[in-house]
Amino acid sequence: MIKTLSNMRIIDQLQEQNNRFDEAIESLTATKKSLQPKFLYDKYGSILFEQITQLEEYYPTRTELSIMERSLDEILRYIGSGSTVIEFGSGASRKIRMLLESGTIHEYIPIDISKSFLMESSEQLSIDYPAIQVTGIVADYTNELNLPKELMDAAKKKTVFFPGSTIGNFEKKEAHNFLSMIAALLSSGDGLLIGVDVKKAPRILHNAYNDKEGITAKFNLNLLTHLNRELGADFNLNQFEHYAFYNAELGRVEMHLVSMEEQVVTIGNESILFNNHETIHTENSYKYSISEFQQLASGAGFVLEKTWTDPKELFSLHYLSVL
Ligand code: AVJ
Repeated sequence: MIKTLSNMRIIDQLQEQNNRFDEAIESLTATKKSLQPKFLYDKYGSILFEQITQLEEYYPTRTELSIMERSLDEILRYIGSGSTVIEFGSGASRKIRMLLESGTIHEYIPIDISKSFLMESSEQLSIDYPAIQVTGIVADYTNELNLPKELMDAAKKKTVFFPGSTIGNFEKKEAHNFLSMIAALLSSGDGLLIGVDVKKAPRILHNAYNDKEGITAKFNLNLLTHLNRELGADFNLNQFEHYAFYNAELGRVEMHLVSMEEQVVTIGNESILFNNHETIHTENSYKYSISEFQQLASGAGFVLEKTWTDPKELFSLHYLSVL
């Protein structure tokens, strides 16, 4: 624990993971080069993502917020009063404010990989909502997650909040495993409120990841800046280009960084050769039809209570419970 206010504390579980960049080097030296999307989220990356959520082309955030606004009372009834909400990948915690505003939630546990970002938003929330206990956890929830036992007291109703279609970052099998992990973490009667992006016309998806202002390109390229800083790598940002497209066959948007010439990048003792136009695959963003997602969730042990969507069915929000 590194910081305590009267109703706020931060538990840092990342400190113990000094090897967290080993997987970056491993995936960069594989035949097909890739980097896990979590490396997109250093402080600047988290700020850039917030800017993405405000873009005209990026419909998911504003659509999810509109779905939440419209069904807020019903959502709050599912969450229940005096309960705990645990949010995975909380980022700027904008959506949670809508829920905390109701005054019915007793404790809020945001989990995020970006420490400075988590500390700032936890502090602000604990000031704005003095009656709510805020326990921020700095952790990489894509690896194993050890939530402190006392937080998981089965006597208090818990809801995991996983908005923004972050589930889309996982491969299908991983998504199943992740949802199963959440179901196992919870107790009978607890719930999962999850936002999922829906399959739609490729043009809309394409534009959402290729905005005119180039913010998504900056967000993608910042990953290399992050690795230059954390690993002492020497990526030249002028020699890589953002490339994103919808892969209809696999139902996912893929984001890549394309090497614009043949070049060698060094990271510590490793020299990595890039052929001209070779890519680093930096993110998948899987899209699910509403029924596809409902099947995935029930396969992972959840019972579907309710699905909400917007009039154009651009985005979906699901409340699932644990038997
Ligand atoms: C935060 C993973 C849901 O996949 O749409 C936005 C990240 N990447 N633009 C998404 C992202 C490029 C976003 N998620």
